This record gives sequence, C-alpha cells and structure tokens, in this order.
Amino acid sequence: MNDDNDPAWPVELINLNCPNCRCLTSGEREIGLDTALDTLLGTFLSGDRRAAARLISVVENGGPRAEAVLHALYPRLGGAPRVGVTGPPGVGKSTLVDALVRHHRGQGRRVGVVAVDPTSPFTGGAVLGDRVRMSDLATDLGVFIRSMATRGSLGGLARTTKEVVDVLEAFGQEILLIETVGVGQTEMDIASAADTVVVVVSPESGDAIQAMKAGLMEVADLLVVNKADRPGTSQMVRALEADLAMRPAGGWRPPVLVTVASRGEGTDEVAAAVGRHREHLSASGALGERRHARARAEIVAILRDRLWQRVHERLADRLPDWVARVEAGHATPYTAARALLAAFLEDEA
Ligand SMILES: Nc1nc2c(ncn2[C@@H]2O[C@H](COP(=O)(O)OP(=O)(O)OP(=O)(O)O)[C@@H](O)[C@H]2O)c(=O)[nH]1
Ligand SMILES: [Mg+2]
Repeated sequence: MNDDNDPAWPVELINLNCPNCRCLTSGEREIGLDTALDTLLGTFLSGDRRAAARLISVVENGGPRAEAVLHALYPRLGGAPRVGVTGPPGVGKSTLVDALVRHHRGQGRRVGVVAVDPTSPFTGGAVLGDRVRMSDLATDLGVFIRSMATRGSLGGLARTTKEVVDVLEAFGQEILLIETVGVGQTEMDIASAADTVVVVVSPESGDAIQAMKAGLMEVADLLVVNKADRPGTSQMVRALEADLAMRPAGGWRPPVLVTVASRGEGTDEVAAAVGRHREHLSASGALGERRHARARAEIVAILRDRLWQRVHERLADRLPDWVARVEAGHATPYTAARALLAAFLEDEA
C-alpha cells in the first residue's frame, strides 16, 4: 500500500536542533535540533521514504518541532508546480488525480499527492477510498501519497496542508497534487494553496449549482466535467460556460474540459491545460504575484496564531468574567474585547 502515513512515530520523543544555522528562534525560546531529529533529517535527505513519512508527522503535529523542520527544509524549496484538485464529494477527484499521476510518471517526473479530507473527521471513509484507488501505484517509488484527515479541527488545516506539500517538495517530488473536497471556505483555502486549481464536477444533479454556491467557480483555473459517460454532460458544460461568460474579459479564461477519468479519457488534456495555465502564470507575472500573496498570507497566519496564543496565555483567566458580563447585559462583546486588549497591552508593556 503506497500510502505513506505513519501515525506511529513517537514525535514526543524528538527535540530539535536546526541543521542550517544551529539556532532557531521561536517566540522567546531558542530551539535546538537534537540528534534524533538531526538523524531523521539526514535520512530524509538521502531519500528514505519512511523518514519522509515521519517528518510529515512531525510537521502535522505542529509546534516548535514542526517549525524547526520547516526552517531546515525551506532552502530546498524551488518552484515545483502545485496543482489543487477540488470539487463536490464523489465527482471523481481521486480518479482524476490517479490519472494525472500516471501522466506525469509517464514523463518520468516524481509526483507528490496530498489528499485532504476535511469533511469526514469521524470515519475517514473517503481518504481510505483514495488509498484503495491509488494502490496500484504502490510499487512506484517516484510517487509519494499522503492522506490527511482533520482530527476534528479545521483550524490551521490549510496551513498544515501547505507545509506537508513543502516537505514533499523538499523530498524531491517535482509535481505536487492536492486533492480536497470543495464544500466550504477552508477547503477553498486549501485549494488556493496551489498555483493552479482544477475544479471537478460531474453531470449528476446539482453539482454545478453546488460548485457555484460554494464559490468554487471563483477559485477555478480549469473546470472539468468528469463522468462524461453519464447523461447531462453537455448541459453541464453549457451551464458552466454561461457562468464563465459573465466574467469580465481579459486575463485567463478557465477552459471547461470533459473527462471520463475512470477510463483515462480526456485526462491528458487536463494535464496539458494545467501546463498552459502555468505558462500563462509565468508569462503574465501572475505566478510571482500568487507566490507573493501566499508568502504574505503565511506570515500573517503565523503572526495571528502567535499573537492569539500569547493573548490567550495572558487573558485566559479574565475571559470568563467578561463572558459573564456580556451574558448579563453589563457589557457588549466590543467593550469586553476593548477592555481585554487594553489589559493585554498593559501587561505586555
Ligand atoms: N461513470 C463514471 N464513474 C466514475 C468516473 N470517474 C470516477 N468514477 C467513479 O466515481 C466514484 C467516485 O470516484 P472518486 O474518484 O473516489 O471521487 P472523489 O471525488 O475523489 O470522491 P471523494 O474524495 O469521496 O469526494 C468511484 O466509484 C469511481 O470509480 C467516470 O468518469 N465515470
Ligand atoms: Mg477522493
């Protein structure tokens, strides 16, 4: 089974020491990589898959250890294409991803896949499905597939996904595919962590409407109507094209492609269209803009986390009192927040 999840790794046992500059500041602490993680990084860089799986677990677990790993790997990141594949449940995203993996492997490129399942924290059913469908790629060492579930929390998932993709790129994967079910904002954030977003729908009832409602049309660089062997395909294509025609002219106009992913029909054309989109991004300077925006968003997200952590450490004791006052009608959430912020700033001074 080529699913490189490795939940058994005892991350608690690892302390850190940065191999780049031997020091890494996290808040006010200096973190050092200890030998265990130093060794793990070394094994990872020599191309060891188990080490890659373990390093991903460290990153998923977050905290200073994850930070030190990402810091160490950052200089190894180049501009490997990142392609998001999203859309309503069951439209054939995994099947399409599988076909894209084969396409790129046919060209000798190493591929990394991250399958995120934000919608089923309890059963993990769809993720398991992904594993089964991708299992015949199991013997291919040029492919690295990682499934991620939410563990009950959506917060930070988009960032963690991006960081897991970073690890895969540092491992040497030349194309990164990110599959996620697109039904809400977080899922769209995950998709937007990619340079190119492929939105997949099927002719089944309501998929296009669902995509439009979820705002998927806005993040789409490419639209794919999969299951074109089912009735209603041409109506679906027309509906999508009509929606796209209402967009202002100029720039990239997302093409609408038709596939039968389960038979590999139309999937090479999807890969080619992704390539064209990438060329467009490079030629127009939009790739630089996207990456710039992503770097900015990442810094802001880290800052927000850190600030909130700090505020929470200082004010956790005082929060319940203000909640009670708001409940009793003696304060509004605004006056409460203002008073808490003032208390925080005073403490910090
Ligand atoms: N008829 C038909 N079935 C397809 C096609 N592509 C995929 N399927 C089937 O549709 C079902 C769902 O496919 P998946 O690839 O798991 O879909 P998904 O979008 O990844 O599903 P989730 O990750 O659970 O949201 C599977 O039974 C596939 O075999 C297609 O082109 N035509
Ligand atoms: Mg899937």
